Amino acid sequence: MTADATWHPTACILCENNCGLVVQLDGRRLAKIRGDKEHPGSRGYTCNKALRLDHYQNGGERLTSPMRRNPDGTHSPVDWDTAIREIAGRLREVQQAAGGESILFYGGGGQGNHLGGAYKGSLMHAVGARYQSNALAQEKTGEAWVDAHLTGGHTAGDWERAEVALFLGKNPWQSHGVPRARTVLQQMAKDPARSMVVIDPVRTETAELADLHLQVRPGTDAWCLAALLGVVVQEGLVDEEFVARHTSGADEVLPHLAAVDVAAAADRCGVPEATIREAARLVAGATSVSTYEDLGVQHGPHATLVSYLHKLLWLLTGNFAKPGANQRHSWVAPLARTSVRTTPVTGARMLAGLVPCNLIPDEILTDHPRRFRAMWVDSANPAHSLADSQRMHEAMASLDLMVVVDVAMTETARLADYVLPAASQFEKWEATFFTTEHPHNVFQLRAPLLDPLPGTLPEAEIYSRLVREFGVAPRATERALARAGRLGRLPFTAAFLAAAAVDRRRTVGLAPTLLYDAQGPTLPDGAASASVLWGLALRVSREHRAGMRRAGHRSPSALFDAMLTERHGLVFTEDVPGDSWPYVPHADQRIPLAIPELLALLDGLPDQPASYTSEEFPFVLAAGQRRAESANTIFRTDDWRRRDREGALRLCAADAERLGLADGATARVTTSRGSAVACVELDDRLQPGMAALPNGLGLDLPGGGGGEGGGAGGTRRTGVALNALTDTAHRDPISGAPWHKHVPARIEAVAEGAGA
Ligand SMILES: Nc1nc2c(c(=O)[nH]1)N[C@H]1C(S)=C(S)[C@@H](COP(=O)(O)OP(=O)(O)OC[C@H]3O[C@@H](n4cnc5c(=O)[nH]c(N)nc54)[C@H](O)[C@@H]3O)O[C@H]1N2
Ligand SMILES: Nc1nc2c(c(=O)[nH]1)N[C@H]1C(S)=C(S)[C@@H](COP(=O)(O)OP(=O)(O)OC[C@H]3O[C@@H](n4cnc5c(=O)[nH]c(N)nc54)[C@H](O)[C@@H]3O)O[C@H]1N2
Ligand code: SF4
Ligand SMILES: [Mo]
Repeated sequence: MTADATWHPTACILCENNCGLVVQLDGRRLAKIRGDKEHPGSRGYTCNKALRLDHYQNGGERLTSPMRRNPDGTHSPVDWDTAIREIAGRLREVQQAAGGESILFYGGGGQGNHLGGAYKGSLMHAVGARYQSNALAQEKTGEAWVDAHLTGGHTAGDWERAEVALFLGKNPWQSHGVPRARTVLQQMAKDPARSMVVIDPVRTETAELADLHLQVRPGTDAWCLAALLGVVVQEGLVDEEFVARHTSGADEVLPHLAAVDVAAAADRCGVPEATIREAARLVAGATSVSTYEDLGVQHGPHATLVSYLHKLLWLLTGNFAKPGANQRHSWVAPLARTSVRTTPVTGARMLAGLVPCNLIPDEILTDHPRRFRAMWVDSANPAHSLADSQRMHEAMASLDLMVVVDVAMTETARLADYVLPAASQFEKWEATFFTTEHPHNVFQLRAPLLDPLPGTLPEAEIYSRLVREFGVAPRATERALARAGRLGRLPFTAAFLAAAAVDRRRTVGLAPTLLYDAQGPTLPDGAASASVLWGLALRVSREHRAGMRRAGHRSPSALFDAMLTERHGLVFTEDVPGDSWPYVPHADQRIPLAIPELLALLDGLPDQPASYTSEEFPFVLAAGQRRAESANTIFRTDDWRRRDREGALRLCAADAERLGLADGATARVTTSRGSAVACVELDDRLQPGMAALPNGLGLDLPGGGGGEGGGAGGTRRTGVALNALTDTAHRDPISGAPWHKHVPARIEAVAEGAGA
């Protein structure tokens, strides 16, 4: 094949920023990749990883046929019709035996593929499922719950205008999250009028650029935040006017903060009291502050309490809904809901409506009548990414049915009864709903660069076929919608509303596949899977009308057209700080500051342990550091990494010397749940007593004889599979989030020739 000189617009699928890219193709190869200067969010920016994306498309072994599990655990190909028919039959069996609510739906979109996940909703409705979960339920649900209590939902920083930026357990230099992170961080560092505060036990690349680095002891952020708030209240730095005008319940909260012993709390977190006072004064004195909390605290002890204290810090200093501060924002489709129910077996709270990941095995491995009997997994790898893989494997093996939709035979797929091969993210219409930017919120519908690999299908088609096989959509409605769809968008919408008036539950429940089947064929360039965007454009015009109009879209129809045609991405809403207020769902748009359950935890802090290490496990292992060469488990090959191929175990020179470990030596890491070997890298950014392993390694890839810890037959493993080391019992009492950043561990030298 000859190379094609055209630069095709698309996006990076490796982190939530989804930087715009342009790609030159050579046959099916992504031959040249560049940042897309026309993308309104990333404006040409990328990090090192985007340029390796051909390794996603062509580097790993792809699935090219549905696979069915044999009694001996191996898989054999079956044709699509057979797979769809049998899966629908098996789902119906589970539904008849134990109810549709015994089917747990997991995943539905990683860092780049959310469009297909939207269609999963129709299958959930068809089978009568009530429970779902995804990776957010092992990181962000505690924060989402606190947000729901306070400002009503997710907030985002205004990074380009913030006078002070505060990063709490967040290293945007490596992990991004802040759009164009490295450029924005460097601009902030250079500007004498702006400052950066970083709270992190490690002297990260971000911390090195910061004006103040609060180098806490691992896991002690609750004391650090309590001390910061203590200073704000005790030194009279509260923004009284903001608090009086925009909040309620300050009377209830302030006494708890007035009572904090700042010196004692500073001592517990290991940060000099003077530095804490300086940081508190900097935040309180700034004209604007934007903040970002991430895994450093969300994967640690007291995670939900820390989220609350973090948010009180910017609320009490009036840093909401003004330029440069935190804002509520628009969404194309909201990623977190505010509902809370409890899980069927353990009765755990489901913050944001999701089953806490750490509890999934307990909800399966029991004879409780309401246990989960089946699991549906789409674009996720929970057998690898959730705590305690061994127990997760056991739970998955005990299910009556497991189906996985993925592009590759993953660790999770190997345990499934059926595996359905999806077209890759460059072979279909795709998009993400990480639309969290302020003031210009960006959305991009990506056109396929390539035809689907033979044997694969886009998720929208997979779900449509399954729902059809299930036979739940009323035929007459389908026919009426298809007729109306051919007449245009407005007749289609009228027909849809008419159907909903007759049978609201079913029409709304099946809306994604009804849209796909009836309206999809009428969309230009074969973009049938984009049909769900029509519903979302209507949603944007209802929920975010002012911002949508400011961005130049006069109607939902105009917005939908822009989504379909502007292949480099578009600003779908342009927000102004005042837009934050109408989102606040409480009486008089006042933010209720008190969360009594968390205030009680704050009061109890002085009596809580600040360390969970022991003589047996003296190190705190951060199991999942984001590095230049890590990217969840989206690349199913090792070859994309230029450096740090093995995913080194980092620790400081003093600790290494004490353990007799030189740079490059092999060490064994042991925890309450398992043990693994890794190559040592000395790194004095880490404080003594800490060690770090990178996220995303330890996949069982085809070829080779199986590494330590045993990949399945005929596989090889590079680096540590982190969740062979983690324990589901170490979790946040409120959200159930795992302590992946705080795994008590023992590290020992491995004698040459032994072990590895
Ligand atoms: N390169 C790369 N980028 C990624 C990803 C990736 O795999 N690789 N994954 C993406 C995903 S899914 C996510 S969720 C984000 C996560 O992005 P981040 O949360 O920024 O990433 P981490 O490196 O896991 O953790 C952030 C920081 O927490 C610090 N930390 C550890 N323990 C503590 C503690 O006790 N207190 C405090 N305050 N900090 C602590 C670590 O030193 C680290 O610097 O990254 C995204 N971006
Ligand atoms: N110990 C430890 N564990 C962690 C973390 C940690 O720091 N430490 N980090 C956690 C975090 S923050 C996260 S977000 C999770 C991430 O873990 P998961 O949510 O499990 O997701 P990914 O690793 O992103 O895997 C994405 C899957 O999607 C598949 N895929 C790629 N393209 C497509 C497609 O087009 N269609 C379909 N159907 N599938 C596709 C990939 O092959 C892969 O199997 O891991 C968590 N696990
Ligand atoms: S910051 Fe890097 S990994 Fe994230 S989307 Fe952009 S290029 Fe991809
Ligand atoms: Mo994540």
